[in-house]
Amino acid sequence: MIDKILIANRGEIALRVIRACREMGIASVAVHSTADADAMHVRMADETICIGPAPGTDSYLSIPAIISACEVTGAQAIHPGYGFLSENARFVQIVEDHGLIFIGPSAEHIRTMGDKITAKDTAKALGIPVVPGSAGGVATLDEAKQIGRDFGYPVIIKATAGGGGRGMQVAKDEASMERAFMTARAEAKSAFGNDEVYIEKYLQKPRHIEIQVFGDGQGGGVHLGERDCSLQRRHQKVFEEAPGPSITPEERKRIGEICANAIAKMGYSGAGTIEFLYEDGEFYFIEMNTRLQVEHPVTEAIFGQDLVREQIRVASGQKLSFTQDELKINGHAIEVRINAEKLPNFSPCPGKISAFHAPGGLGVRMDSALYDGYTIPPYYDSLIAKLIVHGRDRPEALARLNRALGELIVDGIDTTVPLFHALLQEKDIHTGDYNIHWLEKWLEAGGLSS
Ligand code: MV4
Repeated sequence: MIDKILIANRGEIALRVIRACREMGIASVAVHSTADADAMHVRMADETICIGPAPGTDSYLSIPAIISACEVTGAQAIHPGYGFLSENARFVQIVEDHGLIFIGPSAEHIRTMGDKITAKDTAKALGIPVVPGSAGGVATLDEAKQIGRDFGYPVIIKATAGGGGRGMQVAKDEASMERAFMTARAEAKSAFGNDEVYIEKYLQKPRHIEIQVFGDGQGGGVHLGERDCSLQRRHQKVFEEAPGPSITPEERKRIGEICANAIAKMGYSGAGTIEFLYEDGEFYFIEMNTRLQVEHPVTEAIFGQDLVREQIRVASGQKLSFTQDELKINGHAIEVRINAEKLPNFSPCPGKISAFHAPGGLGVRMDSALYDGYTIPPYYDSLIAKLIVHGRDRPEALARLNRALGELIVDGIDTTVPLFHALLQEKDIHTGDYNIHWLEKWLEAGGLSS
């Protein structure tokens, strides 16, 4: 059994892991940069160790610093959180070579899903429906044009080494293919050091639906339904909910079982998310994330399960604490991401918090590492709090979100809270009638200023 875990992360997700450790009787080690000496995760952990200067590349992303911190503190396992080293296969290999446990999937599974063509091929072979497109990489413009004719325009060109929306180009017809193809390759080269691209049929108004899965690493796999994360700006999610307002119980069961079976067959270990575009009642695989996601609390709320506890159990060789049959949905949950950003441009707004009060009451969870008098450093992600509300149904969750936002006080900096007040005035948000383009269109149309 693991009795000490080092958390290779900061902010709210570091607290999230510390909380799970404490409930399980496991000691926690916080690592921190010099800029984070006063951070809440450092205050809350059982032990702390400074791993380097402020920039992430010199601290939270420094593999030697983190491995050394395990050796110094005697931690046997590393929880990576999300971002930073959480999907770095080379890191996982090094962790294991040092006799330490990585709380997450194998290096091999991370590597497979990190290469987007291999991920798609793997998904397809496991019976997961994928977006129609090129078989593998597309090397020449002639080949790209042939794919366009085969599948019909519009098509989307994506970087094999990409993911999360970076380096994508849409070609609406053959005339725009040359520019789109060349741009996609150049962007892929400069962003990822690899210019390989692949091409898919472009879906025009899909929703982003992702399935939460868990593998026990011993041939067992379950799913915990879907989350709808369609409300995004520049590929940053801002509002996530579970269950998805457009997904029926029959659809959930069908796609969920396909995903759970795939996870079991792969021998996957730990938490994962299988991302789909959903349009006209069909699911199309796009990517798989081999980490715990920011929005996992909405799934925890409706299933009443602690996903970080399950990650730790699986990593220590224990069985999952639930079977598929025991997983039942209770109500509806919504998360909003509160960022230290100034509207309407979402420009980062670090600084000192002069007053802070977290909302509470029935069905309200606030995951945040903020405290009164804390100074948000400028070096990291702008996420400062996740507000998660849970109700018996979607209207109750929305009413609770409105109520909780009204109780929240974050003074001294600008935040994205006004965005959520404005969204709650919109009919489409109440009917659940939105797709991946809704938020950007609404912002362009001046949604924030009305
Ligand atoms: C697509 C697509 C339409 N058709 N693929 C963006 C992020 C990356 N994970 C995949 N993305 C997309 N892939 C096909 N074949 C549209 C997007 C997309 C998107 C997806 C999810 C959420 C927000 C989005 C915003 C713009 C484009």
